[in-house]
Amino acid sequence: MAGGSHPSLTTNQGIPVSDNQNSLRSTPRGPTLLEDFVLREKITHFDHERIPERIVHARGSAAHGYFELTKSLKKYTTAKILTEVGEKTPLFTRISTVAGGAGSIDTPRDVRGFAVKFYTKEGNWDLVGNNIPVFFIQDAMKFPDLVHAVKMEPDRGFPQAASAHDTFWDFISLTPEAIHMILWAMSDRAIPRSLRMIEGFGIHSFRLINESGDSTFVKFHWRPKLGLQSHVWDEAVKVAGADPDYHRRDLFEAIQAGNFPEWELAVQLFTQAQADSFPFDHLDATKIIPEELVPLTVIGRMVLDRWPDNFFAETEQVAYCPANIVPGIDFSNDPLLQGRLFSYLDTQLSRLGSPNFHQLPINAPKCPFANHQRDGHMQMAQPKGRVNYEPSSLDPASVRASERGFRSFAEPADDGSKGRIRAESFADHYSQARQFYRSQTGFEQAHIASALVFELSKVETLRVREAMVGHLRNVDEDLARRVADGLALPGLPPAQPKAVPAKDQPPSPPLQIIGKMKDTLKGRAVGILIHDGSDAAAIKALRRAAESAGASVKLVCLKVGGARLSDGRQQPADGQLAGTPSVVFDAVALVLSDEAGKLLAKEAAAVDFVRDAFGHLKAIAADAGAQAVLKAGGIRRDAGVVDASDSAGFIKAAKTRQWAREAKLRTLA
Ligand code: HDE
Repeated sequence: MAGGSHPSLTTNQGIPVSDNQNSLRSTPRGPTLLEDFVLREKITHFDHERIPERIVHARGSAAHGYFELTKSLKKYTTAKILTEVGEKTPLFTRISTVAGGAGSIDTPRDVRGFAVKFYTKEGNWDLVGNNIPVFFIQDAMKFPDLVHAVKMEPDRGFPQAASAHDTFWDFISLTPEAIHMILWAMSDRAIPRSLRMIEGFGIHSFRLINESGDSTFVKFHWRPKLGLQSHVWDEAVKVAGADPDYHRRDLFEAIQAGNFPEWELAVQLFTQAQADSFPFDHLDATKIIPEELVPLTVIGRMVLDRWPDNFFAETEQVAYCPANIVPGIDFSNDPLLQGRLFSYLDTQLSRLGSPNFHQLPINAPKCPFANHQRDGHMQMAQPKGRVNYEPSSLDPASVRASERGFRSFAEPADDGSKGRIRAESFADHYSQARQFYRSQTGFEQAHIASALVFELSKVETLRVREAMVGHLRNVDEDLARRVADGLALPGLPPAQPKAVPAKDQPPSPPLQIIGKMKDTLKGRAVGILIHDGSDAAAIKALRRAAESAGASVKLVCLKVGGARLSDGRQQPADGQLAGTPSVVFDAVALVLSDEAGKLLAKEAAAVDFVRDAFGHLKAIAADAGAQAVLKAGGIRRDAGVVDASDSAGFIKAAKTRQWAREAKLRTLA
């Protein structure tokens, strides 16, 4: 400590700095001197503050937490994290969009990455998944093409964080294996309401290996305690403008408020014999295993309870890698997974700039780790002694491989010859796409169809639009017709050729979102629009009802300083109306005096507040004074528009979206 109670500001060499405001000049108005090592060091460091962003998944938010096992898988695996019930394993989870850069919006239509690093007692296990259980491609060879196609077009540098452009759909139209994933990506799963309300999937089959060396296949699923919830498209678009950091802020605020997001970890376990009987190849990452075929068993829970101290040091520098795996778990031969096993370490060497990035606190295992790797850029460790090799006899205490170490499953090799060959069992690209589409509710099917129309309407090349409709004909003729109609194509283009006929599979309700939504206000947000003269008791009653149902409540006002309520109290606002539109809430209420209602009926932001809430299928509570605003917004009463005095009715309506309203609002494809 120097100069009082605060620690002294120093250079990186520990030299105390006397003046952090002015550079060293030859005279007060003269040139700056090269001698100024304080200035040079500060600027040099600043110049190098950025590292390359991730080539995909650049935009992400992360939090610390723990995993607690509730059901032992001892019969199937030796991995302690999956056998010791009650054990809490620390973890760090990063959820990301895929296509956009690090500074892009949180709510584009996109897949979300769902990466969990478990710091287990036996080393780090990274489960690097997505919120959609299938992928666009079957072979890692296609990944650079897929990513080039979806990212901004190379000549013009746009669009950012959007798949609605020619290069993406051109690639997809020529890649029939992508069609199943496309239907997921066009569903509302790709526009989640909150990162706390998405599922996560390991996607590939992995293996569990038990004490006797037997292998069982496993797929991993994360299921959010809050249930699934998505935006509607117009809402996602408007949220992007209202708050580009919407998902990051939502996760941050929930954790800071002690509303810790939680997921169940569930597994699907199956044997080789079962796998051989599936009507698809489980090594093909464009396929799911329907829950009806292999049910899910819940084995534990993940709780995220701590926001990182430093975004760069943790969220940015964390390095996930599917190859980080612990004894008792093993890979499958999924060719996409096999490629990933190479890619992550490779990209991280260039992104983090040194082979020693595993020593960064966020990446380092929390169990002891040691080997004979040495030196390299940014080496932080100072290993002692002469022995940095094995075998050695000079130091009996030097580390060596152990019996309990990681062993690969001794999988018997297939027959067959070497070659760049796609197995025939990977040839069916449409059966599961059809199953997915036909498992959706009518509302969800309409959203998928209109998402396809929206995206393909941004595609300038007619051939691509037609080819996509040709693929959809192999999925479902009605879907193809709706999309063709939405694009105003003169007729139905010919169906695309298929390698094998598509098979009808029974519908699988767990593929819906609506079926997985929970009628709850837990974790949701309610906005109450108030103004001078608003009824204080009505506000209080609505707030109490929403909060006791688990929602957070924000008061919105024309001015952030707030309003003088009917009881004479000055109530500060949580948000200014223009900056806090209804898209950031799950339900809204308006408590306004007659005079305020008349005033706000002329205020575009207030009219949009109700019009958007109505258009986004949300519940609206309004008192007598607020009717003028509802009228200006053209809002007609329905089951979701209730009187502000009916707080029970409001809460009931707020727990769900008003799906029945949608058909009256917009012509969906
Ligand atoms: Fe990734 N992926 N990926 N990916 N991936 C990366 O690694 C890659 C794939 C996923 O929050 C990169 O460190 C290949 C599937 C997540 O930091 C890179 C292939 C799934 C994250 C990479 C895939 C994922 C990444 C870029 C096809 C779901 C973000 C930065 C074979 C199971 C992790 C990085 C984080 C990140 C390669 C396909 C999930 C380039 C080659 C399938 C969640 O290495």
